[in-house]
Amino acid sequence: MSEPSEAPEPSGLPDPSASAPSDPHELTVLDPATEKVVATVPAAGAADVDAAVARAARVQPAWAALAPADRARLLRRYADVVDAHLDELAGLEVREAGHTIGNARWEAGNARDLLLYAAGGAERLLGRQIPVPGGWDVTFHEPLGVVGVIAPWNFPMPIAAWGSFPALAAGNAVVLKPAETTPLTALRLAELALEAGLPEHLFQVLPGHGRTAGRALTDHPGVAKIVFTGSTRTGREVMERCARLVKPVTLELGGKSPNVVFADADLQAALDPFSFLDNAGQDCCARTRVLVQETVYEEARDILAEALAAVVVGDPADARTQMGPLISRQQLDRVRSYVPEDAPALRGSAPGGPGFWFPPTVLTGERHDGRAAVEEIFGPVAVLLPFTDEADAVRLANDTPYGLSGSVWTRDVGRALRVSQAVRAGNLSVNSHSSVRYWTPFGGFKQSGLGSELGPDALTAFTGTKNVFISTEGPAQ
Ligand code: TXE
Repeated sequence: MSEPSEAPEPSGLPDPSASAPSDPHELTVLDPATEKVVATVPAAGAADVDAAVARAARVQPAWAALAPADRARLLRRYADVVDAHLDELAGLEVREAGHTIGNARWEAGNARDLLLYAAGGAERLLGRQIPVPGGWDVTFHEPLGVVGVIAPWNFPMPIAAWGSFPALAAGNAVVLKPAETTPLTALRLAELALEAGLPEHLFQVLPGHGRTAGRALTDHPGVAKIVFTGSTRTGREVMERCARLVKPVTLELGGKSPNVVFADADLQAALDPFSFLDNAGQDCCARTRVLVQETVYEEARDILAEALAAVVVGDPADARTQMGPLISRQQLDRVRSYVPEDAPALRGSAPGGPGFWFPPTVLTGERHDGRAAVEEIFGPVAVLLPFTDEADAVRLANDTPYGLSGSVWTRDVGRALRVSQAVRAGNLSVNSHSSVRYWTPFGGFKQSGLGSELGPDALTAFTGTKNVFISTEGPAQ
């Protein structure tokens, strides 16, 4: 397949942003495991966004003027408050997003840990002095002002944290719009910020629809930067709108990541089904293109068949559960559309309704350029594809407009290094499926995104670089 000019959109399905929301003034949060209503939340409109940005702009200068150690102290106190509410936050994530309780606890802990890391960053956000004849030259990193964060539903709490906490630590105010289906953990995080003593209006969460509140935030001249995580289609629109005001963006978009498994690899570890089933596959880093050297293809298929059959799918609040439901009916329909009933596949099991359940699935008869092998499905579905040799593996791994993550499995160190250099993706792991650590950078190549989050440069991404030259020659006579 030659690289298409645009990442393929889900074929045959309506553009979600084209349809009007059922109620423009309210969001109904459903428990995806039961379809019961968990909460209804008012939906912000453009006027609410306007007011929130104005409030944020009023409090941001005093926050930026605080000594870094004082900002850090408040953020550490915020981390302590989050820590005291980990179980509550995890429980909310289970109910609104259907995440397994084990994953949800990790997510709440990730938000706390990132707060602590970002707090230290506030104290280490250093400028530079560069020798220039005739004076002193100083480079500063100044906060941008009000940052807009648009978060998705797949990891509502960590992604809200990734966009917001480093921005706050760098001296900015934040207005965050969570996804329509998952506003609750973000709302709670904002309440906890107040409890910890952060200034009122510094971190505001405005639930709302993408077409109204999301667009209002993107278009607002008082918002200095947008951090967006979501689909490539919406990311493209966000970037176009930001371009009108030459507003910087960080985009974390879709993925279709390869898992490249050579014959000499530890096949059991390499074919861990949670490399694509974690969070029911609603994970932009999911290794959904399972590329296996042809000499071990049959063995790989047997390992996966056995592993899928053993996956425990069910009540996400039960600690024994390994995989929960999909987020919504819409997502379930979308995932179903990639897996015809008669498609050759390995399948696990899943509960029936109510709830948005789909069984763990590996498609075995798909072509490498078939729809399920090319489009981001965002469900518990991978494709198993054979490759011949190293060159073929690299070709297939790169044969996608996405470039977020991927894994390479081999005991040959030279090959591991060659392949990880040759694969065009922002986050690769060798003999591992790990992708995200708050202290290392995370971001995509190609149409998986722009810029990166987390890691040592996370705060700098929320600053403007200012250079000031101070003449030592005195005023001209
Ligand atoms: O995403 P959207 P959707 C992918 C995944 C999924 C697909 C669709 O493949 O199946 O996207 O999900 C807000 N201006 N990912 O429709 O539309 C919206 O309210 C400003 C990958 O939910 O991108 C929500 O807060 N904002 C992914 C956020 O954008 C707008 C995570 C994401 O919604 C907007 C999620 C607009 N015009 C989905 N329209 C990842 N990278 O991890 C919507 N929004």
